Amino acid sequence: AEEKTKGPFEPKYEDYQKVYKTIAKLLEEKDEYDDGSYGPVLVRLAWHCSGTYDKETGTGGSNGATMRFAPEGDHGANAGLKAARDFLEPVKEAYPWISYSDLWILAGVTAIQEMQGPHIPYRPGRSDRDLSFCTPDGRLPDASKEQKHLRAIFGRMGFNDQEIVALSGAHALGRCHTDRSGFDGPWTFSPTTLTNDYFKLLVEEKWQNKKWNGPKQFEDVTTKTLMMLPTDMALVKDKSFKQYVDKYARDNDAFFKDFSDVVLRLFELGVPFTQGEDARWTFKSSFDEAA
Ligand code: DDH
Repeated sequence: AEEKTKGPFEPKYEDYQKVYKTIAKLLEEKDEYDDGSYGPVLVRLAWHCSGTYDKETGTGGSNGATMRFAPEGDHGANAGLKAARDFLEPVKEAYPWISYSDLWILAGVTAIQEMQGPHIPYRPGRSDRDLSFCTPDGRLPDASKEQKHLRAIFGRMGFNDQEIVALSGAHALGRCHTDRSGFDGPWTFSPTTLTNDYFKLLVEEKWQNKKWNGPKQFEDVTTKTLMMLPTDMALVKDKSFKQYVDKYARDNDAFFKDFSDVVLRLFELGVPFTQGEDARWTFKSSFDEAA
């Protein structure tokens, strides 16, 4: 049979699964960072790309990877995310066909799954844009504020109370760094594994104002090693938020289901996909492969 003339390379599911595996392998190898994993900071990178979305103007969102450029990369909220972008640079070099914007979101998906979270279905279709597409500063949440601010910021992206609470469960992962946000410490005892512990701790622990010369934050009375931000505490102060905190604290499966659904939507904000919703892919994690 005659060989088909080679057209431009059109990456398929298998090609993206290869990129996934490369990121997963790098996560395993580079285990000397922070609490032993780049996973949390990769999740934060994907969220900060997506969380700039404004549904009224259609601007912002994960299309564009405009955080590569100084105005957006230097926004206070993005402090420290260079570590995540640099981590992914060798992956971009190995697979030059993938856009930065698709890569950063795929890395968020990979990190969640490799930290034992739920599968997050994914579609490619983001393209990199120039610095004129950088969003103005102030679109991401301010941790010193409370429920009114949360509803304004996440409402602008199109999310309701239940979705705000589900998304906040990502704080089971990672920590605050004084040289990045000014806040200090992890939210849970297992910051490199996704669980519903953030919600359990919010309702089961007693939290007190931390006495220190940093910004206002809370510490657990029992060990004084965990932290909550004012925005985290707002989720138990506000009745409408609290019902979902209680639900996710009781039921990890419900949290995983709702978290997957809402993160999928977060990661797709502002993207002009050509593939339909039925064309989303679910990648195999290391845990699936071991099974
Ligand atoms: Fe967050 N987050 N986040 N966050 N976030 C920080 C760290 C991490 C807020 C503030 C902070 C989400 C929502 C909110 C992650 C994921 C997500 C830090 C510390 C602050 C401050 C940064 C540092 O010092 O390094 C606020 C405020 C909100 C809110 O108002 C709801 C959401 C929705 C997500 C998500 O992924 C869906 C992750 C992961 C981290 C840990 C990063 C790390 O390096 O570790």
